[in-house]
Amino acid sequence: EIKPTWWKEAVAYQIYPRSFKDSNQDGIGDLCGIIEKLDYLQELGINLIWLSPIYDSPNDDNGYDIRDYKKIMQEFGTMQDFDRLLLETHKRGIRLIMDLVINHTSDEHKWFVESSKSKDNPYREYYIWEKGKNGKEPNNWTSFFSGPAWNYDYKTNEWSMHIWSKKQMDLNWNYKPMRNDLYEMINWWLDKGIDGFRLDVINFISKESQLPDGHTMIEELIGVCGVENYAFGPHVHSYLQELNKNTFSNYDVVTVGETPGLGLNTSKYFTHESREELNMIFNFEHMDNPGKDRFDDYQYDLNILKKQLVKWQMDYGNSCWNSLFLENHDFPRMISKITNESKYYGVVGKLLATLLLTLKGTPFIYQGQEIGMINAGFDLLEEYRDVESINMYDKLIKKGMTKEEALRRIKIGSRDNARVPMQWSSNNFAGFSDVNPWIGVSQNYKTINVKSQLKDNNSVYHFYKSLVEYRKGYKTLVYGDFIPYKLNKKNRFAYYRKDNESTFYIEINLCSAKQKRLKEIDPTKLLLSNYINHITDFLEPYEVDIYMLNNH
Ligand code: ISL
Ligand code: CA
Repeated sequence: EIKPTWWKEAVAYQIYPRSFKDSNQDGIGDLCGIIEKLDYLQELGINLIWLSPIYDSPNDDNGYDIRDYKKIMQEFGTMQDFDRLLLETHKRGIRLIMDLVINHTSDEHKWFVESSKSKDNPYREYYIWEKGKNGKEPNNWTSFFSGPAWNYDYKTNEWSMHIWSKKQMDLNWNYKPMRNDLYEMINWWLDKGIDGFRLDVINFISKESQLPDGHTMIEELIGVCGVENYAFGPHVHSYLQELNKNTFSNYDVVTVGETPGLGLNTSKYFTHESREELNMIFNFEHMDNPGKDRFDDYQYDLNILKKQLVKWQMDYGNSCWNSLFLENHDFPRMISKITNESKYYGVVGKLLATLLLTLKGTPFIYQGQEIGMINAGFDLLEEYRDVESINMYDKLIKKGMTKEEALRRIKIGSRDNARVPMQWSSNNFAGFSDVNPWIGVSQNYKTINVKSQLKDNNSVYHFYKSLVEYRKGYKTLVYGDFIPYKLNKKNRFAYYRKDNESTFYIEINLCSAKQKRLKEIDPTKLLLSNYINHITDFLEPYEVDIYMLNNH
């Protein structure tokens, strides 16, 4: 009963342009660099690219602070380069989606510049301006990047809201002319022929009217004050329906909402076909173990990942469609969360590939994941670039933490861990550039890089490539039922993907100790494994085996 569509069958790849490939040797990745690597991506087999923001931006948050939606960031190239990128991508049978950041703009966007000029400026209402309370902020909300969620403006004696950095000003979605301007901009891009959008923190666009104080208990839990007043605000669904009606629904495109903090059921309201809001969302429930956050030092338990994945596989329904991802530009590398033993990097990388590419949903590979990149783990504060990391360090020091402790937390959780240059080869600067890049290259590029993995048939890269091929070759892996096997067996995850055509059986060891196999299967049915010549009575550490069984 699942309605087939191209984006359900797609295998997506996220590019963080700043760190993908530098074509003109200024140390910054760019659009021509991406064009140079399209053949590589085509060879890997992906057929959908998500580009993190490439719009004109002062780069306070690496492009998630947009100054001009219709201009390309100078460091990344020109609009001509973009048009060529789109053409070259399509030529190779690959679709392209852009990042749509419309919860906020840069404070340098012309709308905000106008808005700040006076209370009666025509753009005043494009943003959220409030009077202070007793000379202080209008409420107690805090920013995700530390400090209050408000900037004071002397000229007009009012405060403007920013849920993210001081330079990322929240747009006022209550104001229809603002929304109309966004639709115009979105249609301008869609008319260029792009294939859709990933919508940044899109569940945050509607704020509770009156902007009530946040509950400090929630702040203790989540680390940010006020979130309960906009995580799924009063008008979010009508805004999304209006957005879809005025833009996406008139094109053959895909939309993926980035929706931090939404759970399974709430997500259904955003993605159920009948709602006509978004096609998919990224949920984050599986990204940390319960009671832990990104900056905590702990070994991620794959049994918990299994539990989360099974829940979404079983309960999301046939009229909602999952996205699948284990990494992006906002999280440390997954391998590093699971193990720090280098002998397991490869097998764990392949285990993650299996989860990503054999479950039901549209998989998103984050650049470098296909070669098993691990955390950069910078030791010095000066090496970090991310506004979140830098602000957090200051905050932790102010709270009385020692420099060593603060740096240790940053080293574990910093988003920079996954934002270092893509490791293309063992040449200087990992083959990303001929000059010193904008952010340091990870130490391990001599052992983990594309060039050496292309040559090695047992590499993580080739494992990804094979799985992508199977997924494109067998619709069973896309639409087939997900049927767990012996669900309660700890440290193992086994499941079928099954339809009238074929049956796949996947068995995984979730830990570094040997485990008993759950099922005896004719070894000639083995399609792929992360151990060669294995088939012993036991599953080796982090072993995965993918079988294809006859249906008869
Ligand atoms: O907070 C997170 C990581 O622990 C994510 O769950 C959350 O989705 C993220 O912080 C929101 O991210 C998006 O919007 C930000 C930007 O900095 C991120 O890079 C972007 O992906 C503000 O635009
Ligand atoms: Ca460059």
